[in-house]
Amino acid sequence: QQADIGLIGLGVMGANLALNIAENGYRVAVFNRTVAKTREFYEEAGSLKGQIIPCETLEDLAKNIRAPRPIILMVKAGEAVDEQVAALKPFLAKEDIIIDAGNANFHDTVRRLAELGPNDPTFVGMGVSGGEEGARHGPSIMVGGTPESYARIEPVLTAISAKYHGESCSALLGPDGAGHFVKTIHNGIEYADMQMIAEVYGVLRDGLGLTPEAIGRIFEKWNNGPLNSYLIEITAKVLAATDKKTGEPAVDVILDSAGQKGTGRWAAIEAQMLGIPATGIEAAVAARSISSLVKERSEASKAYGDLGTAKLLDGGQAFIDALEEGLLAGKIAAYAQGFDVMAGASKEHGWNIPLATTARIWRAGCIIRSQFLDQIAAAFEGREGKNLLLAPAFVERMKTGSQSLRKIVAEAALAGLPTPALAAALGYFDSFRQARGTANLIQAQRDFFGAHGFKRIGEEGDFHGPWSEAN
Ligand code: NBP
Repeated sequence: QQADIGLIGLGVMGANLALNIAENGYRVAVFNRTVAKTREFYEEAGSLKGQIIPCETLEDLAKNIRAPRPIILMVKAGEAVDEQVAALKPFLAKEDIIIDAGNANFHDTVRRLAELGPNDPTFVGMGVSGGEEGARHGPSIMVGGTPESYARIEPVLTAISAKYHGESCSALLGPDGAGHFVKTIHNGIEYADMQMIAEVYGVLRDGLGLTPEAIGRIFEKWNNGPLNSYLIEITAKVLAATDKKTGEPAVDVILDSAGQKGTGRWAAIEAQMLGIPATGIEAAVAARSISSLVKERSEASKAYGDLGTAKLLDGGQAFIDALEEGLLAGKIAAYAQGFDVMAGASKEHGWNIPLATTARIWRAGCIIRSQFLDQIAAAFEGREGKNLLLAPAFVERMKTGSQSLRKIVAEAALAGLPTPALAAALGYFDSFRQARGTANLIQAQRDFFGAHGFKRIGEEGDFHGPWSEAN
């Protein structure tokens, strides 16, 4: 019996996705560049072996899938995808669909689609989030493609996706690059969320002098409140863990230099290209870059000392509560930015990304999953494309939440503790709610040195200032 679907790339994500597909009753034909991995995967598939067809050549793979064939590519993003598509094409027909499920840059997805000839198979760009666990037991799936191709792969995607109260976390979000773009912004928001959590951890550690264990208990408690989310949950678990080698708290033996594979950076770049402020995401990307300057930071800490700022903050319950509420307010601002970037890209590329649906498919399966996203989905219902900070439910939350955010950013600043993403979120919020900003001065400066002109309040046309006279 032929397979229902094919999958190429049995790395961490691909192997788990293939098992997920098999477990959901679909027959899956698999191929991996390194053949030994295919054999090993099949041998270890246990009771799911009957649903899996291991293939050692691409020709064999194509033969073993029922036409028209859907084939998922789960290989390293970049050139590997181009290589695989080129190698696969001779064995496929026009009706087949290649689904790139890796973390592709959406520009590559758009290019790959443009490069397809009239007799080539269809190409679908699909973002998958949830790491290894998600791939195995239900990821969040963000698809970019035509409604026709989505309709053909929808049953299997619905089956393997995460479920939020029974609702599938897979959706078609627009044509061509839309799915990979949304995945990129998902990762950007993930960066911001993680960075803000790390900043609050820093305040609790260095401002309040708490142990990892004590901080872990605070996060555990927060996970039962409005911050409830996968990231807060794992933060509590991480902080409670002990290093086997030394018996020290595990976080204390880890070098404070964060890695990045690029998707968070792409989110910041795309926001900049679109001219949409995403300062929480940008600050988080920059914070990872600063974290990698281990040697320089050590030198600078010696050169500057503590500048007399180091002090223990008042660690009473009121401050801990402000940290909880302030973190949530920071998150709201960062998510508002991320969704705004998607709305902007959607307009720019004519994608029509449904923001409420996007929030809905992030409620389970993905790394930023949370109840909070259910509230975001509700906020976008019927008011697609408007900034989240203008949604009535969020206006109410930010009225009090921003005050806590202000308090913790201010206290941290006075104690010399860095909170770049939280501070960026606060700066964005305060700028966003300021009806009369300060760009009038920027316009005057631009006109002064470059004769760029400016608009007068309430008048049509372009004007120049009396600068030469002022000189
Ligand atoms: P792994 O590193 O575990 O596996 C990479 C796979 O790509 C292997 O099957 C490898 O084959 C294959 N591959 C490479 Br590398 N170069 C190839 C080439 N030139 N031609 C054909 N196959 C090639 O990666 P992973 O973590 O499973 O990630 C796969 C994709 O999923 C990436 O785009 C990643 O960004 C994305 N993603 C990862 C996560 C996560 O949490 N890990 C989450 C969401 C998305 P080989 O065995 O022959 O080397």
